[in-house]
Amino acid sequence: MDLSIVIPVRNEAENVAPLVAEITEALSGLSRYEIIYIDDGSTDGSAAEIERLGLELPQLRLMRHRRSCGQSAALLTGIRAARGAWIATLDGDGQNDPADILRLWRLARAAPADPPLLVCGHRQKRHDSRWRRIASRIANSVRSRLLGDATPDTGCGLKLFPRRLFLELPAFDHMHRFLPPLVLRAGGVVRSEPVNHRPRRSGISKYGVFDRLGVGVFDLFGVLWLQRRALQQDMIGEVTLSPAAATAEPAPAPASIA
Ligand SMILES: Nc1nc2c(ncn2[C@@H]2O[C@H](COP(=O)(O)OP(=O)(O)O)[C@@H](O)[C@H]2O)c(=O)[nH]1
Ligand SMILES: [Mg+2]
Repeated sequence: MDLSIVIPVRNEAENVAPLVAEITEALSGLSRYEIIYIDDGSTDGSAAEIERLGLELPQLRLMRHRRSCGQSAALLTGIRAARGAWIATLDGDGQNDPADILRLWRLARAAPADPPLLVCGHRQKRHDSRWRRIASRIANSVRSRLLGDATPDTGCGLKLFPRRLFLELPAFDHMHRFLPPLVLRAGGVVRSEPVNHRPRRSGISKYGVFDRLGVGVFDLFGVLWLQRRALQQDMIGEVTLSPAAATAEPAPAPASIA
């Protein structure tokens, strides 16, 4: 499997079918990809809608949380379950444009595998309320200055990265807003690419400006702490001590990142 599209949703029933149609259209030239929805304790018909579409679409998968556990938890559930070496994340409300996925994926594959690359969508002409755009601009400027991640738009739901890279990052609630500094901390590189942005297709936003701001400040200090306390392993490598050891089988990789 090459590419897994991971979409966390809470109460987005009416947005599922149009978005799935757009993704299958945008990726029609690919044979090996999957779409994984994570239904995070929705109380509307989101899960039923995904199940219905799945009857006709073998590449569609559904993971479910019993109750709402948050967007980061949902992403982790989806990425753990993913079979693709590459992950593209999308918001479930249709604000990201699936037509951008292949361009980001091509860019990512053209880059060297090491250090690993996170490609972040940078929303052009945002279709959000004026108040939301202002709050977002202030938050992005404070965050990128304090954390030095040089990312103009960390809140864009469209991101593309190797699965392995994500699974090596520290996991915590709301971590999805801090992927650039977490990737830099893990020795990766980050690149922002302009992407299309559209109005929410249906339903309402799940986040208010103030709840995001409050928890954001708290998390900012958490990520600052993680940066300061990053482990440095300035390794020379294993030193061969006996001829027998040199021909022994290498130890298997840990199952969690295999
Ligand atoms: N799993 C999960 N996804 C959520 C939650 N809240 C929002 N989302 C999803 O995250 C995406 C962005 O949320 P949205 O409400 O559109 O935020 P906005 O675009 O910043 O206004 C959408 O796909 C939502 O369905 C949540 O509590 N859990
Ligand atoms: Mg949205």
